[in-house]
This record gives sequence, structure tokens and C-alpha cells, in this order.
Amino acid sequence: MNNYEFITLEGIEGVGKSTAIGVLSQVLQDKGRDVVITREPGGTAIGEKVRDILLSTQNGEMSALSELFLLLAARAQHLAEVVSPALIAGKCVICDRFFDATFAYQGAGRGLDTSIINDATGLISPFFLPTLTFLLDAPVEVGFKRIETRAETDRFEEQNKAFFKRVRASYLNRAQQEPHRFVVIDASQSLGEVTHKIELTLNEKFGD
Ligand code: Z5A
Repeated sequence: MNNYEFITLEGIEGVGKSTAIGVLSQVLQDKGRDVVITREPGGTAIGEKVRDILLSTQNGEMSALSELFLLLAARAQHLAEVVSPALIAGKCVICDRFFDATFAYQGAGRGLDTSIINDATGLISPFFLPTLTFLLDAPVEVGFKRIETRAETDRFEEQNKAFFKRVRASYLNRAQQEPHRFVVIDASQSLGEVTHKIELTLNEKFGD
């Protein structure tokens, strides 16, 4: 049994992670938790600069390995500066994406071998692993539709449907491998239904 609370949200683009984080945070604060909301890549001044590099469409020539190491550099900083201190202080950390995204995007999406990702991830020795992961799952077409009106797309959003289908399949596979950690929510449902499912899960796991 873990004595810390580290909650992550995962899913392909447009499934509603940012929206769900607001709900999660409110429910947990109502339960008396001191909540820290953060994200990857990012969450620190250095990490946000790395995020800009990763997301910029100017960097189309970036190799999959460079992408991996930039993400991990941002994560090492994030763990040291934000996640670990908050968890040690007894706070509840809610993070928009974490290491599952690396296996889904850089592994299944970009085609990097899982052993490379495992080895590289091991180098930053994440002491704290997520205790609960919400996978907001929806068909790629649903995610694409929800973000189609955005004025600008980033370097990941420029990938085709086949890329995101591989990413989605990888997430579902990871959820199947670790059913005790993952809660899969059908994100193609209405916002009200998604919110309700999140609230039910939190009440079940953290008490009413
Ligand atoms: N990345 C990576 O490759 N490897 C890694 O290890 C990590 C990250 C950590 C940035 O992530 C990129 O980093 C990401 C993978 C890569 N790229 N992609 N794709 P990000 O999380 O910042 O980017 P994102 O996934 O593109 O976020 P997003 O597009 O903002 O999606 P979202 O947060 O899941 O969706 P949202 O903004 O909450 O909702 C989208 C719209 O849908 C919005 O108008 C909502 O009002 C609406 N919405 C939400 N839920 C519903 C429901 N249920 N019904 C109807 N409408 C809804």
C-alpha cells in the first residue's frame, strides 16, 4: 500500500485531460487534500522551455531519440523540483501525463524500442510512481474532432491518425497490464458522464 497520492491523467489528444483535471482537483480539495496540479512535459521553468522545443512545429527534424531525451530531461527536473518535494510534504500531486505517455508516444507512436525507453527512464530513477492513473479513452476521430477548431497545432498534433491509433492501443495495453493502477474512462461520453465517473472513482478510492 502506497502512503502517497500521485495521480496521473493520460490519453490521446483532445480526450479531455485538461478539463478532467479541474474536476479531480476540486473533488480532492473537498476531501481535504492539499493538491498540486502539474504537467509533462513542463511543470518547471526549465521543463516549460523544453516543452516549447518539443511542441514547436519549427522542429520537424527532431529525431525520436532526441525527443525521448528532451522529455526525460524535463521529467528529471520535474521530479526533483516539483513532484518529489510535494509528495514528501504529504501533498496530493495530479499530473497531466507522465511516463505512460513516453511508452505510448515515443514507443508505439515513434517506434522506439521499449527496452531503450525502459533503460533511459531508469537513468532518472523515478522514486515515486503514479498510484492512480486515469486513462481517458476515445477513438482517434473523437479527439481530432474536439480540437479541430484550434487556431494552431503543435508538432505532435501534426501526426496522422495511424500514429494516434498506435498510441491509443499502447495506452489500452498498459491499462490491461496494470488494472490495479489504471481506471479507464470512456471519454467519448458527455462531459457530465465523464465527470461523474471520475467522482465515483475518487469516492471509492479516497472515501466520501
Ligand atoms: N508527450 C510525449 O510524447 N511523451 C511524453 O512522455 C509526454 C508527453 C509526457 C503535449 O501534451 C504533448 O506531449 C502530447 C504528447 C507529448 N501531444 N499530443 N498529442 P498535452 O497533454 O499538453 O497535449 P494534448 O494531449 O494535445 O492536450 P490537449 O489537446 O489539450 O487535450 P486534452 O487536455 O485531453 O483535452 P481538453 O483540452 O481538456 O479538451 C479538448 C476539447 O474537448 C475542449 O474544447 C473541451 O471542452 C472538449 N471536451 C473535453 N471533454 C469533453 C467531453 N467529454 N465531451 C465533449 N467535449 C469535451
